[in-house]
Amino acid sequence: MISKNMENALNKQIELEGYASFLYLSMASWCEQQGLEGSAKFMYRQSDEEKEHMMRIFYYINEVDGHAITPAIKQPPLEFESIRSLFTQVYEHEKKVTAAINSLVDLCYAENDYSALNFLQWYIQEQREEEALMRTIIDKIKLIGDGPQSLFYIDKEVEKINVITEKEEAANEAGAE
Ligand code: OFO
Repeated sequence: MISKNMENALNKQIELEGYASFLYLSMASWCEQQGLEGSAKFMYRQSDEEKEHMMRIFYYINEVDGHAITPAIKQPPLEFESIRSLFTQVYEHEKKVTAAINSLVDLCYAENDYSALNFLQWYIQEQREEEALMRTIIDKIKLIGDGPQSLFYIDKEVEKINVITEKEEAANEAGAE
């Protein structure tokens, strides 16, 4: 059983994760337009991950006898000033998501909802990893510079992250079998 308060708060989180998925999808499309294939692949994967984050909450709410609400998602920006500004926006959005997760944890304590508290542990770790990853990319962009000559090298660095992530995913899948 879930309180109405917690149900509403988790439904808000569904909306935030859904928006992240659409925002990153829009960013993937912009990257493709710019010929930044590595960054596009990265953002497509991030978009899929955010959809998965949204669905985890969706299933959880219904599992505990609440009503998961399919959100209305506003259209994200379609254009981005530069690759640096794009990744900075991702980082800022992730910080917002982390703050929202922290508020949900506060609510768990306020309501003694230990089931939701247990459920949210996965998100706490995920947010820490996401923020660290985005900071790494932004640091690399700062080092390389983001003028037109640098875009190729930035994209190569992001592609290296794609390769590492794909290897980790394959190892996780093999471990799960
Ligand atoms: Fe689900 O917000 Fe990013 O990770």
